[in-house]
Amino acid sequence: PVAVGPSRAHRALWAVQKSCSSRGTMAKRVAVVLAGCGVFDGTELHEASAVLVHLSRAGAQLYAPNIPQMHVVDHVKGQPTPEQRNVLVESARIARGNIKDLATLDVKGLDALIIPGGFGVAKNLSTWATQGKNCSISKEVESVLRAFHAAHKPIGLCCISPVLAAKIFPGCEVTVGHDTECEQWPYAKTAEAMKELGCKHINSQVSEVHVDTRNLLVTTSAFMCNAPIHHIHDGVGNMVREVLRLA
Ligand SMILES: *[C@@H]1O[C@H](CO)[C@@H](O)[C@H](O)[C@H]1NC(C)=O
Ligand SMILES: CC(=O)N[C@H]1CO[C@H](CO)[C@@H](O)[C@@H]1O
Repeated sequence: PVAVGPSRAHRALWAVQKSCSSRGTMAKRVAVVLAGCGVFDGTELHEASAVLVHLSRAGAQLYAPNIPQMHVVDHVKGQPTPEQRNVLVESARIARGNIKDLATLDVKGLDALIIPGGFGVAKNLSTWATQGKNCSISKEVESVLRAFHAAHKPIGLCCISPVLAAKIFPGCEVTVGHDTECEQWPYAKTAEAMKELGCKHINSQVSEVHVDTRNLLVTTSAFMCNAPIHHIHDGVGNMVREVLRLA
């Protein structure tokens, strides 16, 4: 007798069930907070994508605040337009629609937090873009950061996002790349401003991460470095791996 295998339709169904059940037992659940969609007014797309690709085997849940954007920037001209857009609605583009209001985030069901960079972090999650070290952090974002920190759950930050930690956790160790401006490091003044806030800045290359083991902070420079996208992708990948290792 010939062994009769499962029909094609069954095999397809099993494949779906298998992927659903492996989803149900995800290794880690990581909250990723977005700040819009586009480097000059929201989240930097390539950093967000690198985070999501490297989290794909673990499990990500996306969040964004339901607030108006400070700017809508025409990325061809590099100029703000009179348009009004909402941070949650714009972030949903990156999330393929699967995103929640940041106000609903509950640290209890989550293992770690990651916030990619982009000017949205400095414009909508904080006022760093206009006030630098004197900035304020949005109440919602600050309480989320404090909740993960208090629960000893790791926080991954890249590009400009480490300024949030520098402001909230004085004395923490972070990197945004290098503290001396040059063609490769056009935003090096950020490191100086963070030092003035009392944190320790560790110079590092774009592929490297710094782990603050006391505060469970994992930071990497990403597009603070004037580098090609594959270097950003690799640095962000290292950040995600360290976050998952600590979670
Ligand atoms: C921060 O505030 C101080 C004191 O008010 C002021 O001297 C400084 O220029 C401000 N810095 C920025 C970047 O706004
Ligand atoms: C329109 C606008 O400015 N929206 C907000 C962007 O985020 C910053 C920081 O939280 C808020 O102060 C703004 O009101």
